[in-house]
Amino acid sequence: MSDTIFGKIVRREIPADIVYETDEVLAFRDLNPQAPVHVLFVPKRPIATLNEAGPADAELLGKLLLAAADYAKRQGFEKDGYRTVVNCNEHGGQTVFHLHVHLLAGRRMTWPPG
Ligand code: DGP
Repeated sequence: MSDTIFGKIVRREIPADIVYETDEVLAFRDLNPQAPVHVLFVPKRPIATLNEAGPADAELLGKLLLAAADYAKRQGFEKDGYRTVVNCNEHGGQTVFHLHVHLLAGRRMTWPPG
């Protein structure tokens, strides 16, 4: 896959407000937040979209979600709750083609989404 802005953030080539990191996952605040807390969890090993993920990525995908939940709980959102979202391609609203989990918290979310 071609490189993206998130690859550059993972390699520390461009700045980001990094809030969480493990061996395989990096999380940083979204530049265009849609909630009081809006953090993106990205695998350091890039996968373009959920379509490209396969069985070999199952553990990594699980780690992304667990990282988002861990961070949300540490930030005190366990009881009130929060939302995790993975957008895929045009109709999903994906604009950066390095798979990522959005964590949105700090306000009541609506359903269905727009
Ligand atoms: P998506 O639409 O699901 O591909 O989400 C991409 C998100 O990435 C979008 O909410 C805005 C955010 N974003 C785009 N460019 C940058 C950037 O350079 N830095 C940060 N922190 N976030 C970015």
